[in-house]
Amino acid sequence: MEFQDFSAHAAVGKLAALARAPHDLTAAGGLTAERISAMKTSGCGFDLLYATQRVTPAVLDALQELADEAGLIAAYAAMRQGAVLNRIQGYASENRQVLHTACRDVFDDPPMAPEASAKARRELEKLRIFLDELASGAIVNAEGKPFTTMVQVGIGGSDLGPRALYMALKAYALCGRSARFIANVDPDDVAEVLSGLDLSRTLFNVVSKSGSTLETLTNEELVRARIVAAGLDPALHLVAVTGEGSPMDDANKYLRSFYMEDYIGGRYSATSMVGLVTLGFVLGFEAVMEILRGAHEVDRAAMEPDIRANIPLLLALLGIWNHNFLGHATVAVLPYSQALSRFPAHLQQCDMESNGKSVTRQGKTVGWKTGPVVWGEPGTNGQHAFYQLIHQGTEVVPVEFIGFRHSQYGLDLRVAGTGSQQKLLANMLAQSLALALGKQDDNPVRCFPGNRPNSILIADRLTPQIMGGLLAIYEHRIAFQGFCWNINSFDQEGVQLGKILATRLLDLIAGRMAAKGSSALEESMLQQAGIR
Ligand code: G6Q
Repeated sequence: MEFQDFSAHAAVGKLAALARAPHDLTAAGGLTAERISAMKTSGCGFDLLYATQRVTPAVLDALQELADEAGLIAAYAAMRQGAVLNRIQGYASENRQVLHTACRDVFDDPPMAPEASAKARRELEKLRIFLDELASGAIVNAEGKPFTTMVQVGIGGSDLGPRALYMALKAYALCGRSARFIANVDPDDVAEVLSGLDLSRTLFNVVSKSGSTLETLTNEELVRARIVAAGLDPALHLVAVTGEGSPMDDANKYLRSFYMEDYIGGRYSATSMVGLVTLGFVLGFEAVMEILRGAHEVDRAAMEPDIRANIPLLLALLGIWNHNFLGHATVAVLPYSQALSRFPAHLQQCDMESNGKSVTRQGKTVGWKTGPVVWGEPGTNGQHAFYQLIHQGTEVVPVEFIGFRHSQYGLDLRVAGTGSQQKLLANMLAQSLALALGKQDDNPVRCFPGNRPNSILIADRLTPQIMGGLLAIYEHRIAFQGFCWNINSFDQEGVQLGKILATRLLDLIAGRMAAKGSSALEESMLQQAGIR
């Protein structure tokens, strides 16, 4: 696969020229009913409304040219087929395939990457058997009672996606089942999560691809100590998800072990065993398959070359238009769904760890902007917090709204003529219009400039299948952008330096540094912070 510099594409020049006079949503006729119905893309249970972006048909044509010139669909197809895309040419790098899509390519015959999908099927079968044994009573605690809680111990990609999906879907939990999560090495995290838990009815799911992450190993030890102190056998209360052959791959220490492959990046691993063991425990195996089905449908639909008919590709290109051409530094993802309250946190990692890069796939410094700052919180809560800046601040923040026509629990009440779900959705649509149209007023404090780009992604209800689809839409929007910017979205060298320095400081604290020699700077930091 040949990747070219972003700046080398002819469409980039065209888009830069078009960006000198972007579409004015506030002008007479700038946002019409016809525009709203024309600028809509549907697929896999989702509708994307993008009339409130500052685009014209000419901009969309140029974005299509960019997608074609950059070979975005070819790159995505190569990724699904197992091309070694996690690499930097001519330099030491992870040098791996990128095959999270194979985890859900378990419905088609043949799948795009047969070997990887066969491994995914094998792990799914292990999971099915494990869940059946829990349900039938073949796996119970020492007193013969069923397990009710699973605590996932993991951090980063081994926490954020699984936690976001659990919170999104816990409305569908099996009777009496729930999950909790421990990520931070902050001992208060463990203390708080374990407080009030009946350890005898709890399974701990230790998740670490490398099997060597400081935080996770430390928290596993804390958890083991608590289990032993409660008079219980850790080998009956701990399961593991890790890479085959990792330091955690030890059948004697765990009730059951599941594997993930090195070609599944941590932040893309929610649909591997990293996410599915805990989700399966809480939701059951059928729901797991629904999540995978939703993701797989989007994986297939994302092969469509027409940007106007491909939701993740269009979202990627609208993001590039806003970031590289209109110059907006951040993007807010604002779900009008309390269940998605941790989804922006997952996207922060998935997007910023993937596309927060400054060198090209050929190891050269980039000469264009790569990933934006991604942030967000659920609406309507955010409206009572940071929306002031979004409407009237000097920083223009493109917004991606996410909403659902129906609630998960279906518990609603009409108050003042409307239900709560209707109030939620009316607010989302109102925000979209207000940001786009703005408002003139004689009082400058009450003026809204408008022309604040946004889009709405809406589906009927947040089900396991729709959640799988939503996850995949964002995974691919991120990957398409990375391909377009000619960066490697699948490594994370930027997190290494801090880890190395933290290890040195810990050596110093533990008194091990003398032999290796410590710097005055490190000593001083510890002393001035009052840590030593
Ligand atoms: C994600 C990153 C990172 C990783 C964590 C946990 O893409 O690689 O967030 O997931 O550092 O790593 P382990 O699963 O190896 O413990």
